[in-house]
Amino acid sequence: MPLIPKSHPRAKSLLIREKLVNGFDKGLVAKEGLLAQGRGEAFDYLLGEKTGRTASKAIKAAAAQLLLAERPVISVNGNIAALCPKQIIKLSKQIKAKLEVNLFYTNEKRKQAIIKTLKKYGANEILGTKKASSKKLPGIDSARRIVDKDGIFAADVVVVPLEDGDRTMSLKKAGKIVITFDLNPLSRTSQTANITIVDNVTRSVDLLINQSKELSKKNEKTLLKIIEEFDNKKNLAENIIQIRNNLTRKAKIA
Ligand code: PTJ
Repeated sequence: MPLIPKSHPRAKSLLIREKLVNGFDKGLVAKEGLLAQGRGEAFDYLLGEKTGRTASKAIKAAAAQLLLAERPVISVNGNIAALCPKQIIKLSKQIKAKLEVNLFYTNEKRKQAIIKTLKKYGANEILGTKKASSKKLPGIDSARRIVDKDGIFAADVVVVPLEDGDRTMSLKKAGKIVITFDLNPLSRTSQTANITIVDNVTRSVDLLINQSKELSKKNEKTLLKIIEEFDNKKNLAENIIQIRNNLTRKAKIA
């Protein structure tokens, strides 16, 4: 890994990039995952590389939704296994959600590497690993249609970080509540999900853990009110305004 001086103005972002590249070298990340990272970096730059007010609102709504869920599941892909395996496992324990490995670019060797990484960081049960318990989600052409009958197939709330639009739509059609992390507020996933956290997953997953801890002391009525007051479309529109304002500010500086 190249030496990134702490004083570098974009040190944190460069470290995230290195995590992904290391994950690729370890066989966790698809080649296309590197491209997804590049797209994410561009949006992160435009968002100021920090968790904004709109992301914080979405994180609060997501925490409330997850605490009210009966069968929550977190879907893990190659990028997540490389970027934040420890935190995603911590989140699953905090909200009592199952973990399911579900890949867009299917590859058994990569799947096994992801499972090994999750186990190394303390995951107990990992779904999406047995052919015998697989079911098909309708409306998807990619390998993502194969889900676990005890996991995503039966879930009421599904967390799908760095997702493709088709599966988000299919999950919604199947009556599930979808929560995503996606730095692009214009993506189909962002626009289709019930709750979109427009932030770098490496920053916001910790915030979601903390928020879930805090809200776990609240009653059902309070949690329902938080969800009712959250408007994903409005929040995404605010994200886009935030990008426009950042661009205007950067243009003035230049
Ligand atoms: O491991 P696999 O086979 O399941 O493949 C995973 C990828 C990510 C390659 C696959 O899901 C894919 O191709 O996704 P997309 O369609 O490229 O969408 C990824 C979205 O995540 C894009 O909108 C990116 O802007 C966004 N993104 C990238 N990095 C991050 C991110 N969002 C939050 N945090 C990030 N670190």
